[in-house]
Amino acid sequence: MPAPRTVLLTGAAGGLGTLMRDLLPAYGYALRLLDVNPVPGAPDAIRADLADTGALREAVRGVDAVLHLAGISLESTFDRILEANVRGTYHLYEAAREEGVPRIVFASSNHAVGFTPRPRPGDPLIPVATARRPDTFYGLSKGFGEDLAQLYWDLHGLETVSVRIGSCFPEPSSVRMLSVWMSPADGARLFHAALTAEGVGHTVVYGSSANTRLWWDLSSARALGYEPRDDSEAYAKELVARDGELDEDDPDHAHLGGHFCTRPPLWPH
Ligand code: NAI
Ligand code: 15L
Repeated sequence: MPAPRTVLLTGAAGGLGTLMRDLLPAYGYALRLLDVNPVPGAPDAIRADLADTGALREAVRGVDAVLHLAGISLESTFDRILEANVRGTYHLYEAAREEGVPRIVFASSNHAVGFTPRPRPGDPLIPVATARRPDTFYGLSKGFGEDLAQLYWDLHGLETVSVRIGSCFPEPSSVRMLSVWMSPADGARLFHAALTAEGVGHTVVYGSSANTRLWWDLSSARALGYEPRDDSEAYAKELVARDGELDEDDPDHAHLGGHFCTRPPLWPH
């Protein structure tokens, strides 16, 4: 497909949206921004809820692709997750289908497979094709998004790359994150690859840097042309000195999803 130039970025006011607003224009994108909250410094951003089907249809009109980050990004009640992440993502796909948008890059999450046992040193990396084991209603909604993407590819020919993001923050802040961290610069590299690779159909990838302590297989991401350049190991000494290595007997450390499996952080609203 020709390189997309105009990309709708949903969730533009959020943490990842803010990082990508800074980084993606260097790849040649003109970003159209959308969020239910005001986007600081962007008076032209579309302020709309994913429930607003008319606004979504207008927002996707004429774009080459959508980078869909909007939604509840932590655990919440089933009803809230249902509204924002399940119905909201459905509304976005319907708008894209109706307006002929050819590709969506969907922010899935490691929490779609969060109850997968954490690999120990020497274990094989977790493949993309591992069984879904959501750790929360939040993770469940990301599995729904991946299946919705598959349906819209099979039924309507709308392409998606579902990125099971690990932890994308400026720096890793825990020993677990040493395994799942995606530097913002690698995030931009991966989203760019996902927006431009040819013939993706529906492809699921893990989203992280090339961490020394990586838990999962990045080969489907690399097949899109993604070449990560960062490694969280640069932060390991400090984090391990502070918190120690992951504890074999601590339930918080037993699974890929970490403490989402035991005491998930709650969406504040
Ligand atoms: P965030 O919570 O900082 O941002 C989410 C944004 O979506 C917020 O600005 C919020 O106002 C907006 N939003 C929420 N519900 C909405 C609705 N109904 N309509 C319109 N906008 C709505 O989350 P963050 O960290 O920026 O994550 C972005 C996406 O990436 C989320 O979908 C999250 O699940 C996913 N993700 C992020 C990871 C990370 O490490 N940051 C890891 C795995 C997945
Ligand atoms: C996620 O899915 C969350 O959106 C993000 O805030 C982090 O908590 C991340 O997972 C993680 O697993 O660290």
